Amino acid sequence: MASTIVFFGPPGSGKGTQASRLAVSLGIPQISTGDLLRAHVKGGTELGAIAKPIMESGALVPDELVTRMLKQRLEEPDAKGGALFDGYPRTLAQAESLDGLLAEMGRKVDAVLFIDVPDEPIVERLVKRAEIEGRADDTPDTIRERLRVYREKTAPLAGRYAKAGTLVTIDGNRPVDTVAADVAAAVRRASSR
Ligand code: B4P
Repeated sequence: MASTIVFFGPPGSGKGTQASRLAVSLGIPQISTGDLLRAHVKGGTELGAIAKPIMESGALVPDELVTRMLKQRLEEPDAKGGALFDGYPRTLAQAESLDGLLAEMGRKVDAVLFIDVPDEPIVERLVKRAEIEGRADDTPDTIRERLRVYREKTAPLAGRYAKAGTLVTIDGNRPVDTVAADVAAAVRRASSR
């Protein structure tokens, strides 16, 4: 079974939702750099103090800091058999770093699931989440900035992974269960390659 899987897509596309479901069914950890960074902010660490204003502005935390944090997480015992990356890589430099980290472990990215959703439903979803969870970066201005940063820095990853033959595009603008069925089918196909 494919065991090193990257989820990527615009903010609010549902990559976190899908990655957590798949993690349960495959029995491998979901590694969300957004969640890890929020834990640092909450815990008042040095990294958290640097990340907090950056995240609240909708910008990306510097590659080097995020990659160092990810490397530590990847070295934990539960990630030995595989991992689902949720929100990492987010830049071409991070994609290079991930390939390097995995190569050191004798692994590679098996599949990249691109959860695609147009801007309008994204803004609706995140405004709704702001009402429920009150996340600091779910304000209308920050959502627009996150989408702009996504287009500039993260969207080019699709071309990179398409060239590598690992990209699968999934329409994320459908009910969660329907998207999850396509995610599971994509992982099965990647496993039989
Ligand atoms: P993240 O936590 O990754 O936030 P995000 O991209 O906005 O995605 P999120 O996980 O919240 O949303 P999801 O697609 O799951 O990052 C936050 C910040 O951390 C970044 O802006 C950046 O500053 C920093 N950061 C994180 N990783 C970094 C990195 N690698 N490099 C540099 N900086 C980094 O969508 C979830 C929402 O959609 C939920 O409300 C859910 O209920 C809803 N939803 C899901 N599926 C749905 C469906 N099918 N229909 C309707 N609603 C759905």
